[in-house]
Amino acid sequence: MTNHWTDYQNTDVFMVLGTNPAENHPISMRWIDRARETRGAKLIVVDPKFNRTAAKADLYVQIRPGTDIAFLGGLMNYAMTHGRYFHEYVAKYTNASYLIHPDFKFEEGLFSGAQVGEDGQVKYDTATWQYQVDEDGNIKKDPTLQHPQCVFQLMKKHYARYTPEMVAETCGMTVEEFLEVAELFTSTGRPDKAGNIMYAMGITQSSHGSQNVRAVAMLQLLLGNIGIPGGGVNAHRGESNVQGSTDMAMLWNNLPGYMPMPSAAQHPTLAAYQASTPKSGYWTNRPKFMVSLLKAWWGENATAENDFAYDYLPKLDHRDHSHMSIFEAMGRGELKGLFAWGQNFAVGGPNVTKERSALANLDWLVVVDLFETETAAFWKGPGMNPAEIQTEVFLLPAAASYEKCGTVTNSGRWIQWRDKAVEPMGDSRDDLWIADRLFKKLRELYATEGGAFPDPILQLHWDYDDGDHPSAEKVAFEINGYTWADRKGLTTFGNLQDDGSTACGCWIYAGYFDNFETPKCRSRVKDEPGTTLGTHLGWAWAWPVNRRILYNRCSMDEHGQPWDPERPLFRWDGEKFIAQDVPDFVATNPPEVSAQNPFIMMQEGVGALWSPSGMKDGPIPEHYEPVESPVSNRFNRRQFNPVAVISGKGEFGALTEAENPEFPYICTTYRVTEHWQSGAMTRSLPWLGEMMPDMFVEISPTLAAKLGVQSGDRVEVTTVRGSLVAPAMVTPRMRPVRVHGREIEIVGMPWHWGFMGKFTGASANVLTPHVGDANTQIPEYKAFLCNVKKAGGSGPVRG
Ligand SMILES: Nc1nc2c(c(=O)[nH]1)N[C@H]1C(S)=C(S)[C@@H](COP(=O)(O)OP(=O)(O)OC[C@H]3O[C@@H](n4cnc5c(=O)[nH]c(N)nc54)[C@H](O)[C@@H]3O)O[C@H]1N2
Ligand SMILES: Nc1nc2c(c(=O)[nH]1)N[C@H]1C(S)=C(S)[C@@H](COP(=O)(O)OP(=O)(O)OC[C@H]3O[C@@H](n4cnc5c(=O)[nH]c(N)nc54)[C@H](O)[C@@H]3O)O[C@H]1N2
Ligand SMILES: [Mo]
Repeated sequence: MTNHWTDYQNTDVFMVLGTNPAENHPISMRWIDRARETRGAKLIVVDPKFNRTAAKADLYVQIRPGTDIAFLGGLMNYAMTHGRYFHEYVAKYTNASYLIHPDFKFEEGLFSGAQVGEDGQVKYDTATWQYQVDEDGNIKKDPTLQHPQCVFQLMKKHYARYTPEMVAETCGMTVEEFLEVAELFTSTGRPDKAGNIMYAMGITQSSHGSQNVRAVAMLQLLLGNIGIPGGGVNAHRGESNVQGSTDMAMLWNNLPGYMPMPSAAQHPTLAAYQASTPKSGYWTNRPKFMVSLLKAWWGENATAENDFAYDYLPKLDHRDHSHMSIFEAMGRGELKGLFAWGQNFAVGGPNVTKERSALANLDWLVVVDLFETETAAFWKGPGMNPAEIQTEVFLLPAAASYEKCGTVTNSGRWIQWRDKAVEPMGDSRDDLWIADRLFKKLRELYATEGGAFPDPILQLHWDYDDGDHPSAEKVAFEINGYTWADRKGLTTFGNLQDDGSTACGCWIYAGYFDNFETPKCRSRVKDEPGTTLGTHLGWAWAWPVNRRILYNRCSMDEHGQPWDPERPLFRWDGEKFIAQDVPDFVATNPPEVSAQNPFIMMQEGVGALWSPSGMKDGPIPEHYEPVESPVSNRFNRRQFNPVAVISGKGEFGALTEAENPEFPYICTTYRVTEHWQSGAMTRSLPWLGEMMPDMFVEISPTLAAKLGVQSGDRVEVTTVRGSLVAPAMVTPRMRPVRVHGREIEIVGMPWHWGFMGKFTGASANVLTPHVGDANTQIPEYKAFLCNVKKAGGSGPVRG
């Protein structure tokens, strides 16, 4: 989130796009309600299903799954052509005025630079997406935004095709509905209004999910909604600490604090890695973050002489190591063992029948979990023959979050310490204890038996002991960072050095735990008198440097006056800034200076309407159909994102082509409040299980009539990958969408069930494809094709 939960009270218009906060982020609804009650804020919900959030909305519009770029492109077109964008913000705070390479083109559904492989898969050379520069290397600009090659004009041209009629036809809404949203949401494209877009899995779980998010960000830049109270691009993050886990580099191609993982070919040495540092923007400090990270990990063994143990750091080999690729490699028998540490992919993974059978190719599987999950018990799942499965499974009982201490980082980047509330049950242990013992045992084995490359393990700085238990506080202190010589906690990443004098496990966290007695992440001070915007700077600690709203220089005009005097996050009084937040700019400079680079983290210093090299699939988003779609793409000649990751064209690759009459319906999956994810944690709890006991399939009254099905009757849902049987829930919440003159039914279902626990039922993921977004490889769980038939019998089907 660029903003944070309590800031929602400052919003004028909310657009909920591809998330269902009433169901999945209930606390956020309280802040939405606060804004509606206190300032008359409006709530727009754009979703394929009339969900619980829609039931509270001022304006609900149905959208066909997978068509959000058409919709957002239409809104951008509307804003640009109706003068509903925030001109001054766009001209000064974004790259709208920058000139792009004269050879840039968009033709036949491809951006210039496309290299089409034999399999139709595209890779882009981004040379023609770059800015034009003069002889001195300065980017050429046209502040009037009139030059035909400037970003603003290229965008205007690109989105001119996204007319209300095209949007309505593609997205399955009426022109009037589209215009109503356009009118209401672009009403925030002025200095005194704040529009907030919330999103989550409804737009990310797509073969063009990253471009969906880009489109959201671009619309918000056009409307001047970034960096202001009540505005923002607000990703409702998933698991309670998933923000923290991404900060700590749970993704295979990241290092902590969003530094790129080095590549063996391009960055064989520390010097090569440091040479790849961005040349402008705050990231120019990256070498300090990197050396401090190496110092935190290898301590006294990381010295200037050995390049701070850079050789010990694993390097990328240019293969994809994300979830789907790992399972495909496992399917090919390339993996010996696996740790499933707090993950239940035998229910949550795409094309789960294939993923479960891939587990049978392992020699060993370690599951660290609270329960015996479907993953731990995959060998006794449907269609499995235990006698033929050799995989040895070790189940380590883990302590639950209330049984241990540590921090959780919420969606708004607030890091909050939690104390242990109760002792772990039975012989279960907290994850830190398990990791600590495992490491020590491995190190002992490397010390006694050797191994291919023991040094990275033997030399690791591992100093967390506190009696017979590792200390979470000591880990937190290392993440926070300290001076190497005297072990003093750092208060800001501004103090990090690249000479080995500082150690820091995650630079963006510097300051959250700078001492053991009163760390900031334990602080619980509510807003001081005089503050009006709910920033609560004394409550917990937000990364970076306790800043609550990112890019907050943009909340003021060039001269340091708040765009909206009613919401003064900052104000320049002629000598200094009066502040309600931690500045995202150099506040000792006069406002006219910081107005030159209001997006201080960006290389250009301004918001990127155009992305010259950040994306694999284009500098601006274009509408493509989902990989499995009921219609052909009318926007361009490419059916789906040409850079999408179509995994395992063999084993895992079953897909159906567009308009296949055997699979006439759009299928989508989602969550319910009463269950949590793969259901491991909720299907064993009687209270929750009783409230929502069984898997079900939601269909519209029109589809039900056609199939001769009533609520409670069993239906069989089939995709090219598999089928499941569950009772139908006939509900007007689902209705067909009208697309290019045809009525197309949508079939929806939750994905919380499996064959273990007290409340069992069919897993939705036997239906979902191994297809991923071009940039993040997140699976396309939200839009694929299915058929539905009446099955025999009625009532629940136990898994
Ligand atoms: N109770 C509960 N809360 C949870 C979770 C849980 O399992 N249970 N899971 C947590 C996790 S890890 C996550 S990631 C979040 C997920 O939070 P959400 O993203 O809110 O979760 P979903 O229910 O998967 O999907 C949200 C909405 O997207 C809609 N949608 C589907 N396809 C499209 C599309 O193409 N376009 C648009 N605009 N909308 C679409 C669906 O109809 C649904 O209403 O929730 C978190 N919170
Ligand atoms: N069809 C479909 N599939 C989806 C999605 C969808 O929208 N549609 N959403 C996807 C998304 S957004 C997500 S995040 C994934 C989630 O997929 P998973 O992460 O696999 O699902 P969870 O059920 O959250 O699994 C977490 C496991 O951790 C265990 N656990 C809980 N606390 C602890 C702890 O403190 N220590 C340890 N060691 N274990 C613990 C739980 O018991 C549980 O088994 O699923 C994805 N799958
Ligand atoms: Mo998630």
